[in-house]
Amino acid sequence: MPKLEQLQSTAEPEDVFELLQRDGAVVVENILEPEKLRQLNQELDNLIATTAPGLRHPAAERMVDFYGLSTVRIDGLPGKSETFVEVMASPLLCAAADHFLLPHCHDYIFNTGQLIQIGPGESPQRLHRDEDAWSFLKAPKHPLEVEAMFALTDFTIENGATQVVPGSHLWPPERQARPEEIVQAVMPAGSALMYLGSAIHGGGGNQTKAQHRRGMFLGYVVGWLRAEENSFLTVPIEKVRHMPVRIQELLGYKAHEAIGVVDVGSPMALLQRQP
Ligand SMILES: O=C(O)CCC(=O)C(=O)O
Ligand SMILES: [Fe+2]
Repeated sequence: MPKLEQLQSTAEPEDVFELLQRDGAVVVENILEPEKLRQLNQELDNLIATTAPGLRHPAAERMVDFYGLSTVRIDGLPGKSETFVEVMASPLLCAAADHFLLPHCHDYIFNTGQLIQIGPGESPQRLHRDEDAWSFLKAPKHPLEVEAMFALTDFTIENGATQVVPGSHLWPPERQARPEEIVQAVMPAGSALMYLGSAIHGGGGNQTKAQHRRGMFLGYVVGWLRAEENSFLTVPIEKVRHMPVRIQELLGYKAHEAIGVVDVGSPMALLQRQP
């Protein structure tokens, strides 16, 4: 039976790196102080109360199932939650990003952060590697992405604790996980599942009648995974609104499936909406 190791947040960073290198994932308990956990939940409560489950502007039809029909997802968190910004500087997460990514880039950048609240009755998410978002980059490749899924409620087998396949970051891309190779990141609120973007994982199914599994993940990618010009800042969006659709697409407003999304969906929706 594969096992997901659990450490305390007081562990030596080197021990975390070693387990990430060996298993591709590790649970770190007590990474969020109780007060930070309370603040985060409080800040997110208001956002969640006004957000329906499912995708609003899917960038591709196949993302609809993948992201879940009974799951609330919210991005843009650095602009919505002050505590999220503090969590971005989480020493262990940044140390792991330094360790795994800095050998391959001048610096890394924020990839995405999402509140993922899995509602009762949600089915298990398709297992995947987050780095498959860049599947056009062919193996063998070095690490691109280091991530952490923070448990903001207890994660249990029943309510949808993240499924993980320890050791799968070392597998060839075509190898699929057998059921007995999958474990779930059962952990108390305030813990985080740290993982490499090459590790196979997915949200768990929520078999409860009334529990919402609230998680929040964020990750860092090598800083060169983007275009040379930052057109979102060099070209005002009011001008882009009046440009031909193809030019809007070329300026980056067309998501490449999961890449370049806004509200976990197509940024084109933003151009149609008046400010
Ligand atoms: O919700 C989870 O536990 C995992 C979600 C996930 O892996 C994803 O959306 O990429
Ligand atoms: Fe994922």
